[in-house]
Amino acid sequence: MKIKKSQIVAFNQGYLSDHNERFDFLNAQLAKSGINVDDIVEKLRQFQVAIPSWALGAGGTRFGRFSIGGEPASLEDKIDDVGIIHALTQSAGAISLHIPWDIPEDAQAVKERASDCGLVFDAVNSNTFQDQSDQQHSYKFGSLCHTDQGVRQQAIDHNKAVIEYGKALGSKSITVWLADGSSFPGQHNFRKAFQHTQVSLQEIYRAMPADWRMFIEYKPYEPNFYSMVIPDWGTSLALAEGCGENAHTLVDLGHHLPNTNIEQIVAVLLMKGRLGGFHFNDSKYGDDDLTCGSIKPYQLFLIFNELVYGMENNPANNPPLAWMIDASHNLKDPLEDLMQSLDAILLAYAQALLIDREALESAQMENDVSRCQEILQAAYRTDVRPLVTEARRLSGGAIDPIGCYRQLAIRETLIQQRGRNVIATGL
Ligand SMILES: [Mn+2]
Repeated sequence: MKIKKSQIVAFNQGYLSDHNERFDFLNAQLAKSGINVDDIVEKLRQFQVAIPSWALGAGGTRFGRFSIGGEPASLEDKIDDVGIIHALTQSAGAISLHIPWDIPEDAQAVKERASDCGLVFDAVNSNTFQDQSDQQHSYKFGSLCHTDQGVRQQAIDHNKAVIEYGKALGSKSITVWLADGSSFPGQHNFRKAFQHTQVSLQEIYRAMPADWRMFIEYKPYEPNFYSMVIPDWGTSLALAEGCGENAHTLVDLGHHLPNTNIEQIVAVLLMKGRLGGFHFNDSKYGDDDLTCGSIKPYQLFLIFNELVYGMENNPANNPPLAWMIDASHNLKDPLEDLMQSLDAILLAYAQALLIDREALESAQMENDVSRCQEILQAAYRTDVRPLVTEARRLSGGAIDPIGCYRQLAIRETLIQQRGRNVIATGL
């Protein structure tokens, strides 16, 4: 199903005068501080976040899974779902595919369907953390790091095949996340596991077209519980530097031990020109994959503070970042959840754009610690919702995306069309 522009325009009518009142008030307030609101709104309009093809169905935990009905059973349905999110928010203009869960059999048709929804293809994702029924070797004891050359080659060949699928769709990057690791002391020779992984990644890297980038994702634990071959950003950075200048580190917000200072990692990677992409989610304890901004909105803001600073001060020529939501939805309608995440991301970005950089720098130079905090929190405590709403409205999105989604009874229609018990392919 597709949402018509006229439906969104009609919905917005009822909310327009309220929105204008709020926006005009904030605009006047910010103008007094010399802030150019038009610039900020334009930056928000440009900011596009990819939706992964695996986030559109109900996620499960290892204890159970509860269907939500009307889930997308095919790649075509998944594209349509991202199209719905993009129509309502105008900030989800890309889709990230997972191979082999979403193999595009007819690349041209898939590309056209996406383009029809205003979508492009972001990074393609390989999968060597599960065994497929037709594969020769098992990944039970690892893939790119494996002790057996035959297993490593199979995993390398899979990544090369993923690049080919991506090329056919117009993707320009591949994300490699490895479940490789060990669950018991003594199981791995750490040095050999790293070296095998490095050599394997180098071979994949050489198979990429010159204008492609490789994103190397890290994770401290899970599914392995004693060691992961790429547990942290330092290891990822070392591997990226060992591949070449088009290899970068990918930060997934949930892939850190509790209380890690993620914003500091972001700052250093940007300084090095090695930050490739971002997987947004939120967490309380581990890799909880919750809605962005639902648990730690201040952390999200502090991360965007570094992202904005890093993007504006970029001597190492860090390339434009690939933004993606990597979350899982066990209780909420995934489309509503994704729209909440998009909103949280844009709010944090808008707040970070409000920071008085000059004042902050002089407060830092004077070691005026109280003033530094005041400057950051003045931006954080500004209610920037009218800015995000205005950006969405100007682009043709809904003033209240979830309100519009519910008023148009999208989920009910999807259930009617696709059935109540259909299960999205993926995890
Ligand atoms: Mn991720």
